[in-house]
Amino acid sequence: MTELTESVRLEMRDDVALVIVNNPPVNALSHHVRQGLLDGMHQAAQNEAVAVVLICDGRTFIAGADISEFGGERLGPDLPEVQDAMENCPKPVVAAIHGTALGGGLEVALCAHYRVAVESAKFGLPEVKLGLLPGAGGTQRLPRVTGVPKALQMMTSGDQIGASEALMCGLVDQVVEDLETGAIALARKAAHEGWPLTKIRDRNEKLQETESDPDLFSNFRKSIARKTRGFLAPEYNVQCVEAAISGTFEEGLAAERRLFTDLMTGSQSGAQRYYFFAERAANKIPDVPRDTPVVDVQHCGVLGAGTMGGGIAMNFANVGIAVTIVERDQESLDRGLAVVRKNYERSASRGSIAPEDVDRRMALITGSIDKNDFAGCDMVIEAVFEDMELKKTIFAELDAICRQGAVLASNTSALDVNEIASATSRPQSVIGMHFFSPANVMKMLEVVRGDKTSDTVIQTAMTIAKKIAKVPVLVGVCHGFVGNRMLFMRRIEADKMVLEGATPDQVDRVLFDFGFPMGPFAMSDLAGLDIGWKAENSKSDSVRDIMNESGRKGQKNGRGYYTYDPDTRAATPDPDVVAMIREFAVGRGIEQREVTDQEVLERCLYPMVNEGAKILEEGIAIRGSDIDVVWVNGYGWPMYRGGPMYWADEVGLTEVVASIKDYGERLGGAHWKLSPLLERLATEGGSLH
Ligand code: 3H9
Repeated sequence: MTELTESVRLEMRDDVALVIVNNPPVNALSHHVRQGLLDGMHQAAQNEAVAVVLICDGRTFIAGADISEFGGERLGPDLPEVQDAMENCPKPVVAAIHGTALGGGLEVALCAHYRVAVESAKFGLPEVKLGLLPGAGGTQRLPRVTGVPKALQMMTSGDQIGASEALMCGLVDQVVEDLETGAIALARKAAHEGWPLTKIRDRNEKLQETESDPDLFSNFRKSIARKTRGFLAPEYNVQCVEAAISGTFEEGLAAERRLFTDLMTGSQSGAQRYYFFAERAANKIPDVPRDTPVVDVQHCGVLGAGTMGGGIAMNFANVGIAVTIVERDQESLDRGLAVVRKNYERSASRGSIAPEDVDRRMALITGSIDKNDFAGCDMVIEAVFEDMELKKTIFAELDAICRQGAVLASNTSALDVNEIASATSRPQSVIGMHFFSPANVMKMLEVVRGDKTSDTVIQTAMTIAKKIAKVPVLVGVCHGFVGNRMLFMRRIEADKMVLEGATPDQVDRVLFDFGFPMGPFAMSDLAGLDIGWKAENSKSDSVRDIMNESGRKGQKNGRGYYTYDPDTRAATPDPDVVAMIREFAVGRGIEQREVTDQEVLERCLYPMVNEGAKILEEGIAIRGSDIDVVWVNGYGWPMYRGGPMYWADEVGLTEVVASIKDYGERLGGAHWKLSPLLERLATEGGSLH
């Protein structure tokens, strides 16, 4: 055995050389890995071996370039140097893949002459998720193996494919049971039988297949336009594949390098790479050690089979956890379960789950109208109306029914978790788990720790959240927690601006152009303007009152801030609404003026930044990046702008502070009162993220 570098070693298995990477946690291509691979290839080319196998220790094959090295000093050999050594090795080189071969890792594997994998292996080029493109020949080699349509899809989505699919599309040559044994056997056979040492760069036949479809690229662009709006990287990935078709391999590589550098030095990738680490940092809770024991959640209870409760139940059934869902009466229960089944059937008809999964998952969900059926549950999540008295009554009941040690969670989106916990004899077991709607789709989960919530309960909620594929962020108790508390601030200003002369359509358009999927007024229409509104209490003293009084309920009846086409649901700004708002504002003596788009943007976003800073100084969020994770995942803040805290730092805190002071003096309102933390950071040159 030869230690080549701190993370790569060379071992012989009779006449086959193994180059073994050991760089936990994910065998990223740090400089010492690149150096070790280069040395390993050179040594194996010259020693007595007849073939070389590249294999990794630990949980995965190489999962990509070392992202933490980006933007830093360049150390060690470049990846293409390593790849050249592999492709030009005079002996067969076999990549042996388990776990995930991602990004630069897959690009390395594509330079081996052959690839074997275990059944559970996954393959992908996820660079697009970091605002990048595969920068080590992946954009040129992948389409030569899989064909252009598959490569385009993989590169622009960043999604992974499994070993069976990889085998079918030619990405791997063999799926084996025992990786090392299988890879060595193939390598030896290739050497002894004199198999060709084909380089993927020389294979053009799959590229030529595109000649029969001149509209391939334009159709593909159309198909991803909606999903990728605002992002640069997907389009740059497409351009690289176009370059693969239109020129030689070297010309394609040159285009890839140029576009990669553009992305790497641009603001979008900077924000997306920041976000990658932000999401992982959110898992780290300074005062709750990672090895804190957790409750083994094998059976989860959900109270309420409405939209929220049903969606929450699905998350657990999706990963094989049994669920008991309790409703008030049989009719509501049946209705709720029917919606869950319909959701699963829709997923099956779209192909996102197997047809047999519908019954399999439904079988895990047991309906009941008796809360006593929660007695055996390890965790119960309450998902009823946002009414404190109701929640307290329910938690007192759960306290009497549930076994000691069970986690008692509330899906409240704003209420005081400490007060809810006070209704029980075990506040240490109570926690908030704020799912976002639709709960089976949205990844965000605010985990709300009460004053007395135990470490075990916090760690259990964070762990189970990951298991059900959510992105959890731990927050403290305050009205609206992190997400909604900041959203409230945006809403105050949006409502004020339409009274001063902006239109709902203008406010929404400015935020849409910024990158949000929709603005506050379109969002209200979607949620329903009549939520929480009661005709008997309505006194025509807010825009919401007059909208409801004139029968505008939002999308549900086709009339809200916009009018909606009954067939397509397309929204059209409604001049009657604008006239109604004007009349209301003038009647209240509000002076009408033109509000610029810039003002709309600043007045929507700066109060959120200010509130975020207050949330930080109060310790409601552990770190600024946690706030960004909540906003990107829960509210559609464009990932290529990092999140509100990151964005404010990019704008410049001095400028943000000056604007907040200026608006505060002109407009008044507690939400404009400057956060002392924000002011201090601006003065000291600090940063919110
Ligand atoms: C690229 O390859 C560019 C090339 O085309 C061009 C080159 C010229 N680097 O996610 P986890 C850390 S771009 C550094 O919690 P999981 C991560 O921060 C790259 N660190 O585990 C975390 O650290 P900590 C293309 C990395 O099991 C720990 O590993 N590749 C990297 O849930 C565990 O991560 C990608 O984009 C990295 N590349 O998921 C793949 N990856 O414990 C990105 C992870 O201190 N990675 N870390 O918080 C992933 O998608 C997931 O990490 C993976 C494992 C699926 C691999």
